[in-house]
Amino acid sequence: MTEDLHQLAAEAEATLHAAKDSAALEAWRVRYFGRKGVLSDVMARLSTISREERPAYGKAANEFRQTLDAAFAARQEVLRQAELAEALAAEGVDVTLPGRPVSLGRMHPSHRTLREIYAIFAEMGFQVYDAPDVETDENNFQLLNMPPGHPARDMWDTFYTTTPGVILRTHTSPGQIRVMRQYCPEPIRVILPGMCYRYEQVTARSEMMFHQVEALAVGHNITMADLKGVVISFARKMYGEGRKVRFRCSHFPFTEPSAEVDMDCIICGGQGCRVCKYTGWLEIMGCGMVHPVVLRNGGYDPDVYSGFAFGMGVERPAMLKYRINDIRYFFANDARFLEQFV
Ligand code: FA5
Repeated sequence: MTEDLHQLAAEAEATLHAAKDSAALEAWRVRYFGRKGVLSDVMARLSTISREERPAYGKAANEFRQTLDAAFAARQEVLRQAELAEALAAEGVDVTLPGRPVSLGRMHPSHRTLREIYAIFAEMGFQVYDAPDVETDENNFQLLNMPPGHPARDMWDTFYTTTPGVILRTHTSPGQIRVMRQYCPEPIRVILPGMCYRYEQVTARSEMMFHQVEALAVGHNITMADLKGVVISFARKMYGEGRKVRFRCSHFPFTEPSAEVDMDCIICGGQGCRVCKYTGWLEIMGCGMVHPVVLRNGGYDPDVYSGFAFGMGVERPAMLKYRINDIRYFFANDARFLEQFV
């Protein structure tokens, strides 16, 4: 390197050393490496000097450039490390701070109610049987004594899948066929819990999807007295000894005789409110003796066997129990509602 270039390099290194942050480093870079910077001047001088001096000057100019490059890279690394250390010190994790509380999930009120129902029926010797939500039209209607075109189907319009004859079940009753076909000719005492789906107007007491629990008992000499005994005993265990229960004649194609069961409305104490449609009573289930056609479809000879069945909602009893005045809260996914059930 020529004397001048030595001196220029020394100056450059001194100013580089004085650069204390990335802004100053950038200013230095522009000053030395920029288009009109010092290095560019040094290189431009090559064309102005004599042919004899050129090789020595060219070599010196290259060394000058290498010196600057190396010095810049080293300074850049020093500043990067310093800035990183500073940022880490400023943003350091304080390990002594208390952790963030983990929010715990809670049992959904429908499931709490289901568990209470399971426990009561378990005491009476009923096992839980799982049947699918997506059912065949055959199980949901036909084998339950509702052939295509039967007017009772109008009460249970539903959602259809793209597979012909496959629907979302409107009630848990199709599970009766599955249990009977699986266990025939054994006696049966099961409950069948699960979701049901109906294409209907959503109101304070009716949802498009809701839970039901079906009960089915099949055996010898089972009578309506057994049905009433089980239903009343269930209602008293679930809602307290003083509960009023009434059986109202009704019709279901898959039971004969059939009845509907009402309980006095706990929300209004029987005075009449929006939930009980101002009657003082809330319908909690449909029931009856298993129809001979259904017994036969399940594989049981109706001359030898008899049975009872009932199907109840789950959200409506939960509304009674927890004094919830609108069924829509159950599936609205509002945490403020769900958090109340600890
Ligand atoms: C049935 O679904 C019959 N399968 C019940 C049955 C089973 C009768 C076995 C005889 C033998 P129903 O449509 O009434 O019946 O419904 C039974 C219960 O489900 C009602 O009492 C109610 O508690 C509940 N439920 C019915 N529709 C809705 C709805 N849209 N929203 C919430 N709960 C409902």
